[in-house]
Amino acid sequence: MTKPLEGIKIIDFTHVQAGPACTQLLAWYGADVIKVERPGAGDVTRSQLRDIPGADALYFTMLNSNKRSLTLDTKTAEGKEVLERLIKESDVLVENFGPGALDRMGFSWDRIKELNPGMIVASVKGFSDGHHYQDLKVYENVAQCAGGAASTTGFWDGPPTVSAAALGDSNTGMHLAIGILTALMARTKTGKGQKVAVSMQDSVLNLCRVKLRDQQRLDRVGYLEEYPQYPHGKFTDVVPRGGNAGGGGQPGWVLKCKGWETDPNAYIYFTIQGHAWAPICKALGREEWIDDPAYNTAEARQDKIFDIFAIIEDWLKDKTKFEAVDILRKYDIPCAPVLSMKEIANDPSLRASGTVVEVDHKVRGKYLTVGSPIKFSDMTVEVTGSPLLGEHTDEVLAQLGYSKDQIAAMHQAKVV
Ligand code: CAO
Repeated sequence: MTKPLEGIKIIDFTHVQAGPACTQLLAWYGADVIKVERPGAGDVTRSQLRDIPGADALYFTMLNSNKRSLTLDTKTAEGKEVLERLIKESDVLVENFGPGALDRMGFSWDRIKELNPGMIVASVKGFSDGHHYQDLKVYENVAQCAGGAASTTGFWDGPPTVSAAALGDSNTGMHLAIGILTALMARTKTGKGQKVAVSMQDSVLNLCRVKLRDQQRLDRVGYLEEYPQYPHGKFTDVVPRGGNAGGGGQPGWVLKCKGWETDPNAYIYFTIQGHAWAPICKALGREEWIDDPAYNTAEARQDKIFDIFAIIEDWLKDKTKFEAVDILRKYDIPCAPVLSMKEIANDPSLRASGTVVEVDHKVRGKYLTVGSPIKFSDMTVEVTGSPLLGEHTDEVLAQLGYSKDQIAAMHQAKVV
């Protein structure tokens, strides 16, 4: 079958991570994504954190697969003319420049609409329009701090902590992709394009909504019973950092397994699901707890939850994380080994599902990347290598109707 987004042309004016993650996703599903980059330099991630001299860095290759690359200096008159032609022929323009950059380039929303009323302009910014910080440039960790993730992550006796997960970058890109697809659907009804804007702060907060839930509960009752601070510790008037607490009705914790003294990832996450109490007791060989009123309800266990975790850790001390999970899975206990990136890279199931894929790159050779986390019954997502800087410049210009001589002149003038 043809890919679902085939026929959708996207001008990809994105850089670093938030924007590229969005357009990469759309490219996987068939959109023609033309990455527009500054001649000579390109996306800054091509050269950031390089591991092979002269080759595009993994930072770039892992966020820009399945795209074409057009170099274009959009601050020159000729460059603007090329961009105008592209806008007239495209469906979506995605950008994550600093605030106001697109306007300064001469491509305000009004101007783009004038050129192509069906155009969808999708933007990532650090803060939303009209926000008192709307002028700020923003990177990942700035967004995690502004979106409520940092103040609620980490341990209560340590500082606010950022997550390794790209809650500000890739997560915002995923929100933007949903916005773009929604606007494309709307256009099929109205024929009109529209502006889609996602801020990194809002996207982080969207993933932290349960912490806003907790703030309101705390305001009302003064404590949060699923946090380790309950019942022995103290609460202030703000949601505390809960370490590795499971939250909700399922207390959980990261527990040591055999080898933890030398292996930083010899741990499992163990969840005490209310209705799984009997299987947990059986797995641990503590059947006497099943009907013991001091243990057999979540409420009764609350004040001794860390004693229970200590007993589970004692049970785990002669089992590797994999052996432990193999036993616990038979009892239907929600748990998993804490996996290192090395283990993930070599996991046969992730390879088989296409979640971790090996792709070829013209200069660097084979490398691993994360494939589509979304699986479709009618489509196998094929991940291809990222483009070299300007690899498709001549091809894209020719498709826009420029002659060989005109293209040569643009190279000469360093417009492309
Ligand atoms: N030709 C000519 N000029 C170009 C160009 C091209 N092809 N592509 C970009 N430019 C220009 C822009 O017009 C802009 O120029 P002016 O500032 O003079 O108008 C400039 O290059 C890019 O500016 P920038 O603000 O985007 O870049 P920066 O490195 O200073 O800031 C970042 C980077 C990420 C902090 C900023 O882009 C930003 O805040 N983006 C929005 C939030 C975001 O997406 N952050 C996440 C990034 S992923 O971690």
